[in-house]
Amino acid sequence: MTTTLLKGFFWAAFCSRPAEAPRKLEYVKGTKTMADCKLAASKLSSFGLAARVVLEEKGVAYERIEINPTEQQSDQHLSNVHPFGKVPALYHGDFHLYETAAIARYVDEAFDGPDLQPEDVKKRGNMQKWINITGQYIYPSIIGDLVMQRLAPKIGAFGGVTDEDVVAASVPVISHQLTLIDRALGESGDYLTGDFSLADIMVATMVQYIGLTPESDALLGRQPRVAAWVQRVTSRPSFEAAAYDLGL
Ligand SMILES: N[C@@H](CCC(=O)N[C@@H](CS)C(=O)NCC(=O)O)C(=O)O
Repeated sequence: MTTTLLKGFFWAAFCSRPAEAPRKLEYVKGTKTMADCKLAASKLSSFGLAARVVLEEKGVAYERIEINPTEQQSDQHLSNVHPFGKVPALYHGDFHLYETAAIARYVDEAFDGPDLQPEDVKKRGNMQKWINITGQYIYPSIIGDLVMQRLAPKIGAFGGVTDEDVVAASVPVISHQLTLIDRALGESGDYLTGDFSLADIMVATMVQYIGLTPESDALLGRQPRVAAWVQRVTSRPSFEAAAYDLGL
């Protein structure tokens, strides 16, 4: 049932956002200068979603720059957005920053709004650990090997063909990752490092995409505490405000 609810929420989050949601206006920490922020990403980008959630959590006004994934290797993209052909990238005034973890920490520290990183040095270490785990392990298996493969026919990835061997191999890997998340929640409570933090945004953003696949029951259906945490995190208003109608 949890998985059904999760799927229901996932669809709602991605399918019901008004085309032009009103943006909040906020001020840069200390200077009270109107934020001049732009976030470049493609609509499908999960890292882009995570970066927008951070901006929304902080109440920062920002403009979305839509990137066409087929142009991410163009000279213009490599020089002006991301030298490794990725998204997202942040522009704050004349400051340009790429890499989601760096963007998330910068936005948290540069702007007023609720703190998204723990004060306690050990909790902060744990938060950093989960952010690194997201980039190194969770994104490649959940998004790369499961979600992108499953959605391939709809989004045209991998020539539009799902490689069932890749999907099958991803399931035990992801299952192990969900077990680690479950263990962390067992120790820390409602969120990965105690209070809600950048770690929850980064990890839950990726984990929720499992809900788009038929493997959801076998993965999240067996991890009720993880499924409840995904629901808790992704039902925050910031996720709905940051989401696009993907029409998937
Ligand atoms: N290390 C980068 C990874 C970003 C990333 O992998 N973005 C994906 C979209 S979610 C992308 O641009 N993929 C295009 C590609 O790999 O060609 C970050 O943390 O921002």
